[in-house]
Amino acid sequence: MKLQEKLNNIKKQIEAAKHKIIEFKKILVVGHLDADGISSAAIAVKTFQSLGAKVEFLIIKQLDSTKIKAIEKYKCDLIVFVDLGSGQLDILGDFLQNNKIIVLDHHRPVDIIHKNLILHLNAHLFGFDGSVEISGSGMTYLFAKYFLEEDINLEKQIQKLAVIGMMGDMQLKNGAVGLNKIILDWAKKNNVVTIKKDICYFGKQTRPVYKLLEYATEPIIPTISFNAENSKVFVSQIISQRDKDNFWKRWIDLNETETQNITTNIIKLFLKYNNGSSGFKIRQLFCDTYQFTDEAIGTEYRDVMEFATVLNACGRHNKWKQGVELLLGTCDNLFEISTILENHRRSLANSIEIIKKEKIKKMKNFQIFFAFDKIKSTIIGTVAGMALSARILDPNMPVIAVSNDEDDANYFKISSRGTKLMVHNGLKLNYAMNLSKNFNGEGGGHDIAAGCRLPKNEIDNFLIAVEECISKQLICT
Ligand SMILES: [Mn+2]
Repeated sequence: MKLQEKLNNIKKQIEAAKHKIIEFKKILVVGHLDADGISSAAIAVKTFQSLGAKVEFLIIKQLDSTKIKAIEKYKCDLIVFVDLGSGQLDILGDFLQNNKIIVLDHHRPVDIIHKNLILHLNAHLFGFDGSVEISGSGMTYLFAKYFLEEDINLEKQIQKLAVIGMMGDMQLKNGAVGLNKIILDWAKKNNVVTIKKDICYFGKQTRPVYKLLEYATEPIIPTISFNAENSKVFVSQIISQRDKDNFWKRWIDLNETETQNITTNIIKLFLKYNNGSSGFKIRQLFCDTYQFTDEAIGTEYRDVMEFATVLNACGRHNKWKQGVELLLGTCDNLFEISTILENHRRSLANSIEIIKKEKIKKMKNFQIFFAFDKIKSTIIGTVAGMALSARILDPNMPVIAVSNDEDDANYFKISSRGTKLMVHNGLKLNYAMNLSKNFNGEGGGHDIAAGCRLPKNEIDNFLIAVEECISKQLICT
């Protein structure tokens, strides 16, 4: 089926459900705790508010029976699940008998019908790959677009949120495809976003250049990444690092000659420390970067990747309410938001230092470290991924990182990360983490990044099962 046809099917389904939805006046939006989930929630809140409904919102880490009981306490007649729900329809089935439900999601759905489900808009049900072609925010955006009367101002606002969501869900890593591409084209046409080929590193708007390079991963810069001193020296040999007011220059403060000189010198390092991959690294160094035209230059809101990170930071540090309000334009304390981001960066950097000192145990097919309460379970996956791409961990095997579950002393929270190359060779970490189900745990995720919750006393048995699972995956290829 052609893309346009599939998109039409989405539109038709929304239009068919419209009369059932429009009557609700007390609505609860429930979103997933990440940048995509927070953006999805903001789109849904805006949508129903624009119709005059009373809307509350709640952001959760996962939809389990305890959370559903909390949801039942809200006295709402319609519950809108965004960026989650499709995979939990079986759990939902036992609850929420008094509420009508809408699910707008892009995670793989389970094949169960809930009798109160009046609209289930899932990317996969329309023939789209929800891991690369559209995010939760994208699905919520399409819902809003085809549900509401045309309103160009609102349209532009929610297009912006859809773009943050696809970035936050890491769907733009290899360029936009599928519905993401279509939404981006619309957003470009409306001058919501501009796209520019640039160095791909994080923090071009806000970080001093040497910081940008110090935290460079994907591709890492030999001798520079995660070495503050070397990075400072490297940059100072190429440009003057401070502006006339003695402020550190950021990437956006450099002129074209300066950026070219720096990238040329980075490429020289790739070639000097060539292990056969410098061609790949040089290609990886540049990518499409996205900027919001209505945000001030030099702020964390101008660059879409930085904006998405702000929301991630809000989610991971229990400030999801502020995250949604930021997107709704009702946040009255932007200073607090930048503090959240600063804390997030600091805790990532500290955690990297912890990993550097940590004993990493090598198994046959993966490496593992136990952080217990030294690294928060909400950031350990991110940190493990950074350490893997920065080669602080062995880049040739996946990493499994174990931390305590802050909510339950009998449980571990386990995160696993691989690389694109490992996935290319057959690695599917979601399958491995799903094995936790056999040990009274619960898990899921993507092939390259997945996680689970597991009773502490099952850890040895679980790891044996994981070892076997991964060894089979890698043999199959
Ligand atoms: Mn998502």
